[in-house]
Amino acid sequence: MGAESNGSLKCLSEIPEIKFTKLFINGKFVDSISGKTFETIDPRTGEVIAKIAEGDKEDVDLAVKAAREAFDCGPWPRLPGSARGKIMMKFAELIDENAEELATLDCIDAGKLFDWGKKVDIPGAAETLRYFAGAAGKIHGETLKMSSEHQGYTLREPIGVVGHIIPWNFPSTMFLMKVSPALAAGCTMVVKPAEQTPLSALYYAHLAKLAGIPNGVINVITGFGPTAGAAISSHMDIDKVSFTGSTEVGRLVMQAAAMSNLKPVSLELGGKSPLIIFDDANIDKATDLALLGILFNKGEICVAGSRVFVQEGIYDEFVKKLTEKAKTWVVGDPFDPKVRQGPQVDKKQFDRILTYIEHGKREGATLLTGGKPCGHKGYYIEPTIFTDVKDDMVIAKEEIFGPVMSLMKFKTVEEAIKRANATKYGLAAGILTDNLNIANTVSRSIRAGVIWINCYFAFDNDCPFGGYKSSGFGRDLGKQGLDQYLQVKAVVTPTFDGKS
Ligand code: TXE
Repeated sequence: MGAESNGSLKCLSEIPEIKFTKLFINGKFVDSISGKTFETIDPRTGEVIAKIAEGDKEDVDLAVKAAREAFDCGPWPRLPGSARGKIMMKFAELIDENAEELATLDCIDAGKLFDWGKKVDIPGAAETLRYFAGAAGKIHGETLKMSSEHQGYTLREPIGVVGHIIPWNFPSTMFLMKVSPALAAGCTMVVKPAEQTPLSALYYAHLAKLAGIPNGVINVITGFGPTAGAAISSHMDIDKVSFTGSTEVGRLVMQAAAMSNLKPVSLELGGKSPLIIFDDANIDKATDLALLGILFNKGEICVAGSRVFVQEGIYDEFVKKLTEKAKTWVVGDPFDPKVRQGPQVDKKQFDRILTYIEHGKREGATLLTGGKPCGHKGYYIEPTIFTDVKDDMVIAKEEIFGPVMSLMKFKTVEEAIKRANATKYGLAAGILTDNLNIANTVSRSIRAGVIWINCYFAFDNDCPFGGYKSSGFGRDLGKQGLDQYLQVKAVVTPTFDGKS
């Protein structure tokens, strides 16, 4: 096996009682109109955790009706921003108080590391809420002098009823990354979590209610993409859709938005991000970052550093160190604090990753470590590194979304830039060098939404996040994240015309 595993990969924690399994509409947990349910699966074992209400178009209609009512007649958009901010602060406090339970839900539903969830993901999600709670009272327009006959001002108003369609790889982070700025702006919303990970979203709905967020402001419809998700993107009474997921589905969401009411969309899609390591980089740090870049969250992260370019002067030493370190990377039950990599989210992703690994072997890349599943049950895959990867191989071009690194050697700065940009994606890039000129030149030349110099995964609520090219458009987080949920109205009045 390419990495240490915790022996039999047996499960460390029993599945807790699942308190919330129904749709959340207008402040109440309700069954779906059809009465249908679907099973959410524990990727550590492949066993069923719970049956969850399966929302469809009619349920989305009810949720939109509640959100519309809350927007058109309810208090939320009409409260002073600072008052919304206070309620959001309370919501954040409740998230912190329930961090252990929330981390447990994401751990069993998505295979995410429990300790990381409890200490980083969940408190981080609460911090996102606080960041936007602070912004809620600071939403201002401008005054416009205009011509001599008129003057005007702009109002920045909430965009209305928002549909959020979110993926399974960061159920908590994604939920709060989308919901927080929309709340701050004064929007009301319908959230559809991914079918693989519905549990924490329903828990957040419960906490939002406890915090005092009025009924109808946050509605959660659990269910599948082609039914509940499509009903959101094509809904005539939803004013904006914010989507994170695959590029293929992003295209469908945009199409549905255009063909229904022309609602604006923001899309955060896939990636094939380059990490470029120059000869002067510290090899110890570079190998650590390269491993983390591809193995963090089992490679299920849109900004994974999946293409690692290493300059020829340090290439051999880099490969040697990277291999040693990869072999000590512990794969196993995500409740175990020693473990660094849990199971892939579901059987579909597990099979998809293994198919890509086979592709890599068939196309002639050299398997340096890993390449196989591990454990007798569950969806665990060894940390996998390919060398001798050519830019036109499938594993170098397509998003694998798993623990699979493509390692490539380069000679010059110009070559690194050209090859790093030779992708349809443009989400993120990493550059490791102490040479300021190289760092500046490369960061300006790479077409991606975020560039990390001498670091990787350096996320912050203050830092806008989103893609270039087929990685989408629009930004989450930061000031730009709030702007997505606001629109500008110009109000114009005549000035004194000398006649009255
Ligand atoms: O994504 P989908 P999948 C990439 C990653 C992964 C691949 C497939 O490469 O291997 O996508 O994952 C909802 N109308 N990313 O199939 O289907 C769906 O229910 C409206 C990158 O799980 O895009 C879920 O809520 N909505 C990514 C959400 O879209 C639809 C994170 C995402 O699922 C829909 C996830 C439809 N027709 C996967 N069909 C990232 N950027 O981080 C599905 N959905």
